[in-house]
Amino acid sequence: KPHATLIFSRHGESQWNVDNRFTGWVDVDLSAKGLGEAKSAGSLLKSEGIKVDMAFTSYLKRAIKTCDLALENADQLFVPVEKSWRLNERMYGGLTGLDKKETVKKHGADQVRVWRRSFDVPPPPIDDDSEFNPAKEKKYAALNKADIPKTECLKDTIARVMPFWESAIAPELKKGKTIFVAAHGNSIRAILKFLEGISDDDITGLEIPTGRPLMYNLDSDLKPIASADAIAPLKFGKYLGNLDEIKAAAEAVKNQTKVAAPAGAAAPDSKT
Ligand code: DG2
Repeated sequence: KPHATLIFSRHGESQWNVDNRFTGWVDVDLSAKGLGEAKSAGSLLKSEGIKVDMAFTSYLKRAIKTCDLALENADQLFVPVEKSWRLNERMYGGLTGLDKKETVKKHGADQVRVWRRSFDVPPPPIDDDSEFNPAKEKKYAALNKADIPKTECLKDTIARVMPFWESAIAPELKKGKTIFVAAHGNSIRAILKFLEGISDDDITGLEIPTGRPLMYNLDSDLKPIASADAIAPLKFGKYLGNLDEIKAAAEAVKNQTKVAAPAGAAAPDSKT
């Protein structure tokens, strides 16, 4: 029997996931499909018989609503929820608000791949006077100015997510609890890199589909117990639900920056 259980879910599809815009810290809402995905995540928790003791989410409504809708559909709306800005999405800097495919057309697939998935190369910083600069938002007023990012690569996201893992999430898991974390593609990738021991190179290939619960059974040292169903590069996490659908959804995330080659051009790079 595992000591503790941890279930992640990326929020359901957001309006800017539909519009294919880099989002980061912009507080966009769920799409109609995203609301459904969040509810389905909760139904899966229920049908798997998972009893959540505590949940964590970010300061962004797409994750907060996903957390609530999932718990509601699991018939567990009573569980305590702690919110932290440290679980926010990776801050997308100067790319925030831009169309993902237009950005590829302007800067090239290689550059955008580096900005989007490299471990340690951040996009250019956001302009101080950008309408999307979170430093202007009331909800972050209590933070140290230096903690509000102007841009982040995954390495930077890890540096601000992991103190919250250490101080808030891990202690509850140590007590043997079942924890639900509703967060974002890249804040979840940050924790999974640590939990699964994924290398700096391999993490570039990890895509997280929206609204799909990903479950970890942990031993008392919080080491994950391997799952036969894990989808590479994961070795330990088990997605709840239909695995073929989940693989297709992860591939679709990757393809958000796939631009058709102009007629007569060489075949597109398969990694794009
Ligand atoms: C997406 C992830 O974040 O984008 O910030 O655009 O999970 O909050 O929808 P989320 C964003 P990619 O890194 O997959 O392009």
